[in-house]
Amino acid sequence: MKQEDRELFITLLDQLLEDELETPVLIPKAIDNLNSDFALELGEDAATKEEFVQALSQLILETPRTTTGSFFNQLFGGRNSKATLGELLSVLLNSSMYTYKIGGPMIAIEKEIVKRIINLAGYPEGSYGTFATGGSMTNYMALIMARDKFDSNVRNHGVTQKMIMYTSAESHYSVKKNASFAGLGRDNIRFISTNDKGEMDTAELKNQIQSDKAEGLLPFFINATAGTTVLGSVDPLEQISEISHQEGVWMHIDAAFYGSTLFSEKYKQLVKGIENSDSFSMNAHKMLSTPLTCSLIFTKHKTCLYDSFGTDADYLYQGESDDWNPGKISFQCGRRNDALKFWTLWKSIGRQGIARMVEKEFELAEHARNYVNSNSNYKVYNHRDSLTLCFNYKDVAAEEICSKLTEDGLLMVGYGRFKNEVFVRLPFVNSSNDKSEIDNFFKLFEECADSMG
Ligand code: ABU
Repeated sequence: MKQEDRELFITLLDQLLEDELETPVLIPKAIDNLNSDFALELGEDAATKEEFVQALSQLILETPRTTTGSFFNQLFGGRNSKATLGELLSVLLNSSMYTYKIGGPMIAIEKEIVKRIINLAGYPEGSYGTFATGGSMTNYMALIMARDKFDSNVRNHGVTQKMIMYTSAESHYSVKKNASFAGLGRDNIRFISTNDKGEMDTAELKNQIQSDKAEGLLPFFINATAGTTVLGSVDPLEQISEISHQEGVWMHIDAAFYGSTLFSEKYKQLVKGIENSDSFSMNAHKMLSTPLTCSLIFTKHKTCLYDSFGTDADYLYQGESDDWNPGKISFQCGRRNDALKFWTLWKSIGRQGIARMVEKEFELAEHARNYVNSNSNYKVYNHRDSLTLCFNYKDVAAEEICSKLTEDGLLMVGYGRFKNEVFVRLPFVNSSNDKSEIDNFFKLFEECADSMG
């Protein structure tokens, strides 16, 4: 990397960090003005050095800020310093994680992380996993493995039978996309109702599987959720695993959100039953503030990873066994090194340090819950122990207050919906937040809401 670009990087980094402190929330730019406000156009001629630096600096400083203490809009946030260091180094190394020849010790780092999390989850020896591009993709990989295990002809002949999958009405929207991508068809998803906490109704699940079987249909996959995106609910994992064993159906747990509770002795009970699943996914970019994306899929059926994703390519796989060429268990060909940033985080603070991050987020959530529960102007929609707080304040419409907070450059927070109620969704996924930032959230929120009359 050229000296001038190294220097420019440090300059931009310092500008950004300083500006983030002064202005944690940017007032959004009008889309219609983007071309006039920024030097976006690409042309035949090179920009001058000054034009290049000016354009880049402006872009960096005007991009919405997701790492400050005022960002509560998504299920990711914060900028863990050690994880960011790992990410920057993987960009410099520019490895592709398909072969040992190219990835070298980075492949061993990935295997170490997979082995340790398998152990935390209580999966047996011989279970396996890999990194993929995000929760949608890791859920997709689970579906493909379940599909191919149920009917190994699908890989060559396509889907020829009515294969049925089950998920809760509150599950992630990737389930629908994945059913169509996998050739299974969205109409062959059964959306099982949830109770008033957003948890799957297991009696309905069992009845539905049995009535589908009675009609000659072929149940093959249950997607349970540990941490729904809106309410942060957890399906009854142990009951669902019993049903999956009784009915001979693959059980996947979408633990993209709450998978990180595995690091905490105190909170891992939230995902109790994960050890009985066939596969689960988790995202370190959610609760652990590693840079996007950092998502893993694990399965007890190592051979299924190879059966579904292994294809020979002799221009690529040259030497070393399949175990050291993780391209053989990957959807992708070129694959970023998402392992190093998780490794730098884990190595620097240990499992116990990660547990403290997880526990801090639950403390912040409890602090916020105590506040709204003690104030009669708030109506709360979700339950205790959730890492989201879903609420409405007085009679202020959630959509309107969320937009106004951002337009006024105060806070970034979004809204969600459950059983036709719309409310503000405040997630706690940034362990570098402190309680004063949560207090400040409610102060700014109430001032803004009250000003709306
Ligand atoms: N699966 C991404 C979740 C994003 C969000 O709900 O904030």
